Amino acid sequence: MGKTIIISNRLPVQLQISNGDITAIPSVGGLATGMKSVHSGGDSLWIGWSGLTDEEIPKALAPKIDKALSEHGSSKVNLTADEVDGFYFGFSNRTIWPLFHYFLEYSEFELDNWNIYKQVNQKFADAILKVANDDDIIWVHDYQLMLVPQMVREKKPNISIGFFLHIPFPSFEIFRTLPWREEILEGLLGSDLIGFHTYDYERHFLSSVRRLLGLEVSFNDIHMDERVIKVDSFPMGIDYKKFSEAALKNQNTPPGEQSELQRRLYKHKKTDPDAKFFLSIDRLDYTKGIAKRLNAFEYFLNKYPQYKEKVRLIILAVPSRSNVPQYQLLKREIDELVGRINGEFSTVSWTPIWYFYRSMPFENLIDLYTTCDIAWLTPIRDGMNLVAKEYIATRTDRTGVLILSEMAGSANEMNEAILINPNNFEQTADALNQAITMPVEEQQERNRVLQKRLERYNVEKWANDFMGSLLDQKEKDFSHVAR
Ligand code: ADQ
Repeated sequence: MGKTIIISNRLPVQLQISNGDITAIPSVGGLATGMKSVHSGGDSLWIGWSGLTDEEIPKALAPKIDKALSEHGSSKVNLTADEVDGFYFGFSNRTIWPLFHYFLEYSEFELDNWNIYKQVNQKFADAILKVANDDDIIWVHDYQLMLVPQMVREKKPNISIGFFLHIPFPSFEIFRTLPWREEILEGLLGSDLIGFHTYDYERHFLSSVRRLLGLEVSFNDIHMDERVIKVDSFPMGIDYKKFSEAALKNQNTPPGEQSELQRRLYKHKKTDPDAKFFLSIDRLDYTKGIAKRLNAFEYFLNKYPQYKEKVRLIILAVPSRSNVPQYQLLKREIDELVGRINGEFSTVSWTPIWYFYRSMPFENLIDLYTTCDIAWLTPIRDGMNLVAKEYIATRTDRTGVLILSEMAGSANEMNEAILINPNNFEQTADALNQAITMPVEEQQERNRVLQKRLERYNVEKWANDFMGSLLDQKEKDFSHVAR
């Protein structure tokens, strides 16, 4: 077996330029952590965009950048500002992202962006082809690179290619509205294995393949020309140990070393032991249902006025894609809602919503997970939602309640949470009441089951299962050829 090549839009390292020098800092995100077992040692390479456009990279620094990246087993694809605009902000985030999350009305069908998407996918494919041998294993990630498998297959018919989609695959009725639907399916079908977070996304994909391309599908195998493409679900997990250990460390931090946030949260709890903290953490994205959650919070305070001055909603919204108009509008809407609700309900001693619009260091994220009594995570659509899993992993004494949207992929594996439809305010308000009044023993029993499952199906298992399945598929192909 040859080397493993991982391809994603962004590399698992961040570049920092200062004083004419360059440093590559490894990212701590879920994908980078999850791929650790696959991307380690000298036998793997990660190809992606560095986050800096060609215009932003000083010419003199280019060789240094390549060297810094190669020390992390990475190699970059060069993109101009116009390419990032059309490929990433354009086709990926203004066409595919809204469409695949069922926001049909936000989806723009711009021919120019589609052409740039094809051009940039070709750049990624060329970067692979430059270094790939026939016995290498290629793992392509996510909706920005759906044409890459076919582009590589054309030139290297025998190479092994896997693709994983991190967002939902929509139903046929939604997917069929895309003007370039056949090209996207054919792009994906260059793979030997196509993975999704859930069985439902897998079924939607198979249905589109059958109805739009007329291909034969038997169980989860697609027959195309002489090839068999396997489609399967691989629900992504988290680095369970990292979160549970960080939580333990956090709780044992001596008062003098606690963060300002942790100190304040503890102080509030001490002054009013009956007070309850609700936690909402997401990238600021319309799919995450933050505005709806705020409206539901207002509804809850009116329906259950006994909780006024007792509950507090902490909203952490991470800035995201802020040059796409829909995200700017949403930011304004959330700012206004927070202002209006706080204005309506605040008293001299109580502000119902604490709103943070920023990314937070890992330690502060853990401060929030460990001190908030209820995690309220209700996306309108979400491929998986790892925050829900992270919250449960940090509950070392097993207290805490998770209220989760049925529309998140993670709901499939988290039946012990309180599952709700985020569009139903009545149900949401009652779920919050149920969470506040839930006996400690019940919280612990629910979390015990959840923790056991999350610990077992962690992110390393996810990556290894996918790779194992891809290798099996390759072996099957070889035995087919041998016959
Ligand atoms: P996202 O839409 O980004 O991911 P999610 O799965 O919740 O959503 O992952 C967010 C990650 O960011 C979490 O690991 C969390 O710890 C981190 N994070 C959140 N808030 C933060 C903050 N304020 N500061 C620092 N870090 C923060 C996409 C899909 C999801 C899918 C994942 C993985 O949209 O549906 O679950 O990919 O496949």
